[in-house]
Amino acid sequence: MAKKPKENKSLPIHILNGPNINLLGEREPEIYGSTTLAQIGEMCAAQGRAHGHATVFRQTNHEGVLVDQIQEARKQASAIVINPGAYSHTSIAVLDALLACTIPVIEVHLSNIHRRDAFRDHSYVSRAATGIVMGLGAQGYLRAIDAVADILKAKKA
Ligand code: CA2
Repeated sequence: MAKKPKENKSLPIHILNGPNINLLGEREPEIYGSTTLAQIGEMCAAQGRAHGHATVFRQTNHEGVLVDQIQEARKQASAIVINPGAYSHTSIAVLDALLACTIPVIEVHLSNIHRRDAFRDHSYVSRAATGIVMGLGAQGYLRAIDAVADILKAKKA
């Protein structure tokens, strides 16, 4: 019988996704894989549960909405896992919102941004990240949740 994960009364992990990530599975599978965003959301929920953490999974195509979601997570989440999409490379507003957070922040990219166009080589968001996972496709979200679980466990101890 599967082991029941320990119940955890801490705040949920917020998993935030930026623009165009809703298109996953529809185009460019050679870069981003064929897993849809809905499937990634389910995988994250299962991974969170296995560690005893609830998850909130969101996606927006709008910079200001992403800033609002980060500000909400700042108060209501135990940690943030974020794939800011193209805003990684452009948005000081997203960076500033993350810098205002005192909880762990893990930046995720499906692709390895350093093996792609030169304009993707720099991420403003990385400056606010506790850690970064990239190039592992959808699995990267799960590794980010593993990292968050470890960090939160170490904080509690
Ligand atoms: O590798 C990543 O996860 C990215 O954050 C994805 C962003 C891109 O702008 C970043 O440089 C790296 C783009 C997500 C767009 O996803 C699509 C998926 C299928 C079809 C079209 C876009």
